[in-house]
Amino acid sequence: MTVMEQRGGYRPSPPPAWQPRTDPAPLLPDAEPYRVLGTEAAGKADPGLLRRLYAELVRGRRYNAQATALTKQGRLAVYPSSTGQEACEVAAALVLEDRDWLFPSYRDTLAAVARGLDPVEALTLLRGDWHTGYDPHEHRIAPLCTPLATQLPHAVGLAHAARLKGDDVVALALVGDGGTSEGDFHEALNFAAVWQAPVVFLVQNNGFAISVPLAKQTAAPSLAHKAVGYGMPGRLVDGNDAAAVHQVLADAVRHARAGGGPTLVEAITYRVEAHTNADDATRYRGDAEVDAWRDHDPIKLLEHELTTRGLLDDAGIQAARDAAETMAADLRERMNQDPVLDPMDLFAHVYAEPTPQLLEQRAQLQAELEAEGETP
Ligand SMILES: Cc1ncc(C[n+]2csc(CCOP(=O)(O)OP(=O)(O)O)c2C)c(N)n1
Repeated sequence: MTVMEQRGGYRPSPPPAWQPRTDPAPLLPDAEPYRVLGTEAAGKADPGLLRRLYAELVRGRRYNAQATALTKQGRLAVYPSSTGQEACEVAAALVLEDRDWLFPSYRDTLAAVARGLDPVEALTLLRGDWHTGYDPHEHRIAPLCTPLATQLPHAVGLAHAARLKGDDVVALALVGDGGTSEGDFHEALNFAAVWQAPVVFLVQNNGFAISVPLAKQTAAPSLAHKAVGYGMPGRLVDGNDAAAVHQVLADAVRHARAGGGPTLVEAITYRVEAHTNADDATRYRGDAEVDAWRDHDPIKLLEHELTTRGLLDDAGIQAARDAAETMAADLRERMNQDPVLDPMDLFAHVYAEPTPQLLEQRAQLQAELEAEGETP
């Protein structure tokens, strides 16, 4: 029989039935970022929560200004300011229960402080004094992470482990728009969705990764759209509307706690100041763009809503400012004291079992210090 004859009886058949694993429609973000302030939804928001958000925003703005001033005085090595992004920082902290975990990046000192961390301890790493500077387990705040997006798989691992143990814990991880181009972002979101881990990812899209604008970072319709590819909901929110960010995150945390799995939230905000005190932002963006964002300012937006609705008066505004000044004065005073540090601490708590290279470096530093007559 010829080959043609052997094939003679074959009739192409349709593939076995295929259907999408999940309906993508409910996962898609809305076309517009969600807003509360200035809309009807503001009338339904809890006045106590709005006032608390306001007080924390004012304190946070002052913290950013004071920390930046400390870099100029040589008291702080580096400070990535979150001025303009306070609504995201504060909402992320306030939305969590004590038993939950926060996974911050280097820009999120404020979220850690709003969660209750001592303002000075929060700056230990950025001062170059010690590893982390606080006990992550005590505060349920992972170390401020400098390698981009590496905090995301950590958050997923913790959340997944908690779920396996039956602990009622949600992890909230913060990341920048630039961080979404990292492999760790992809791996974390994929694992989180496959495992249905109780984790919330908050992307603070502040327009830039140092000098790289979002348009050069991604061709996606929005960063929230990326969620659909992993099989989790993507949500878009006005990142300068503290009430909206809080509400969207609260929904996502509730969903995760109830076993509904992860959510990716993209908050549209803007980094009003330079990347850090070591960056000159005028080299890659104009004043007009910055000024437009200064008008859509998280504190101004919330203050306007509260005063218009009679929920805040001049005395209330002054009280928030006074509390912020008291915090700043304390921060200044304590940061102006010289800490007593042991250089040998560099090698402590790096690995459970130090590597031979680390032991060699340790011995070398010890010898150098002894030669200079410095007793650690
Ligand atoms: C893995 C890794 N690559 C590069 C860097 C250097 N780096 C530090 S900050 C930064 C930009 C990050 O931008 P984005 O994620 O948007 O966060 P933002 O600083 O705007 O908060 C880069 C590339 C790093 N820290 N880690």
